[in-house]
Amino acid sequence: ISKSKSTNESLFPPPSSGYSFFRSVLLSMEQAYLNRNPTAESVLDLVRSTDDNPVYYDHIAYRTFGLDGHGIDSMSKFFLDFGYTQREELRFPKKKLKALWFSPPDEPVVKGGFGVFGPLPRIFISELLVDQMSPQAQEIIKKYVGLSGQGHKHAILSSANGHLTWPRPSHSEFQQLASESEYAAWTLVNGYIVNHVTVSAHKLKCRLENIQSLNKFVEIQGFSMNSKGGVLKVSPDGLLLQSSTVADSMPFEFSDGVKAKVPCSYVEFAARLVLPEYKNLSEHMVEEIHRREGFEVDNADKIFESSSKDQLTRRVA
Ligand code: OOG
Ligand code: NI
Repeated sequence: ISKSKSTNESLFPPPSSGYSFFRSVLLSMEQAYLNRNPTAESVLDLVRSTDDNPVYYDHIAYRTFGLDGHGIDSMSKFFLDFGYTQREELRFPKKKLKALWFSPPDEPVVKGGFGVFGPLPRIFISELLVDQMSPQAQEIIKKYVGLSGQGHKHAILSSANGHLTWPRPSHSEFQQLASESEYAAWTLVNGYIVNHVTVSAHKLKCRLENIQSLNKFVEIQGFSMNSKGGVLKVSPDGLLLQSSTVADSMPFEFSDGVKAKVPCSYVEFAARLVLPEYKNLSEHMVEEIHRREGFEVDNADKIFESSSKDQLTRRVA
């Protein structure tokens, strides 16, 4: 007994921080995302500083090219290794996309932890169905995926350090992809970087408690919200409410020397309402498991537009 005690004392890090390596990776990913997206950082700062609201993440999302080993799997492996469970698949035939989401392992909540140190977020990973694209688009995607070598085996590292695994494309290659799929063009210049973090809106308090007031508040502070199909996206059951900011657009230097702004990442808000079977629970008894789970294809379809040209160039009314 005394032997195991002394062994424990010499352990570093201490056993209680079982997920600290995992969380430190999330932290690096968050940092890479914030460094590249000043608007996202400002929006999160704004929410945090309003009525002292700790921000908890509902989910974190990534985009990939669905091409042997470079798609969803390249990112999901890491999360599965750290106890995540694969959940439902979502299909977006018009956008030629497929997505999977993953639920986090049960883990004792770190007291007082928020952001990546709060309750572990769900993970949402999508991929472009590359074989459904035109031969020209496929050629461009295959060229860069090929140039990345074994990069896809280190997708997590790429997301954490914010560096593409392939060389930067030419402006015309970017344009060619954008004319066919804005998702494809986005992925070519952003790679595995976090596409968005989602604030758990039902956990906010005071003035931001209601997601509609939150949206209004963010707009009044001068940030554009994705207006596709209306700012608030509501699932058919009325229990999953989502909204998002318009993505940042940042200067990018293409391989042919052209400098132009490209769409980057955004912030999402999601409110999961209490399921009908728990509607009589008193408010302080309600936990995440009593709320609407999962994602919704029609909401997601519109959230994808947060980085679209339409939204980025929309005149703010
Ligand atoms: C993902 C859009 C969908 C959600 O929560 O339904 C989404 C993306 O833009 O890559 O985030
Ligand atoms: Ni999302």
